[in-house]
Amino acid sequence: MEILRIALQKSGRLHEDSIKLLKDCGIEMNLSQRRLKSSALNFPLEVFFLRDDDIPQYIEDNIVDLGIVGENVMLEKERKLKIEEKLGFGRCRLSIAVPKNSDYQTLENLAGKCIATSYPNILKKFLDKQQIQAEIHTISGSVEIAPGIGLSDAICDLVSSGETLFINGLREIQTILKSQALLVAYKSMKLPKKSLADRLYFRIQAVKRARNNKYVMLNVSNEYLENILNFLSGEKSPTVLPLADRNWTAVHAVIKEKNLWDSIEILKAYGAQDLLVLPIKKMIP
Ligand code: PRT
Ligand code: ZN
Repeated sequence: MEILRIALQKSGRLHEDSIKLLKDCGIEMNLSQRRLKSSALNFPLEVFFLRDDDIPQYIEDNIVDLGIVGENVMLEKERKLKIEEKLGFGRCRLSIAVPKNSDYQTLENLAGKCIATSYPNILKKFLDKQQIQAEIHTISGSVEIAPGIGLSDAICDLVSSGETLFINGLREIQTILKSQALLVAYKSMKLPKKSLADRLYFRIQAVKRARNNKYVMLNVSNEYLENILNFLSGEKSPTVLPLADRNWTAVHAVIKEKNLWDSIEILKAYGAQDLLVLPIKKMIP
């Protein structure tokens, strides 16, 4: 029987969210800390646990069919892969930072200077595009200490909260990439494997859609119903139900999580009452 193989990060920042995604897709597996490989119990899927840096190569060589990695890793490794989905977790940015008290203000100020990074390929492409000539010093970890020990004038590293930069007396001057976790696939996947992958993509899309939306239920006095329906007309056909009290109507609609609080405030202002906001488990078109 054909089995789909997916690589996830063994441990680290993407591990938990990757497992959670498969779980939300209804895929069950036995997990134990030391395992390198695990078979799903209810889907033809084998899960390989690897270092994130190795995942792009494993996919290009088709040791596995799919993987979850940060866009930063995918771009740095320069492998031929197909991006199937943006997953919305593991968000961070790759930025150039300089010592807080230095005179460097812009990228141009770094011409002829030395930048330490674990992302030499992405950085080189960026600098070439901006026509800045700077020396790139590749180091594999603790990039943030490089300027402090005289190894470089600036760094190029991942940032999420900015705390690491702050603690190390660094200041961001330029973001060069915004990154999130991606589902990436082997370029030339063929049937019947492809149809298994499509089943998984379908589930992931349903989970993603559900995560991005909320189900809102509200009651409104009939005199305000039209306002509410006008406001919700951008959303896909709200459900309209009469209440026991004939002067009142219930309206149910799916609302984007991103605009949720703004939408609620507007709905309230338009006369909505008794609002309930519910999470959606899966959303299938
Ligand atoms: O062992 P393995 O090689 O698999 O893991 P790793 O140590 O290489 O990677 P890991 O687990 O640290 O990160 C995996 C992926 O998570 C990265 O490739 C990014 O796509 C994503 N990600 C999201 C981050 C961050 N946020 C992040 N903040 N990866 C690293 N960081 C580091 C950053 O390098 C810096 O040291 O966190 C520090 C900055 O964080 P703030 O919050 O202080 O700004
Ligand atoms: Zn890594």
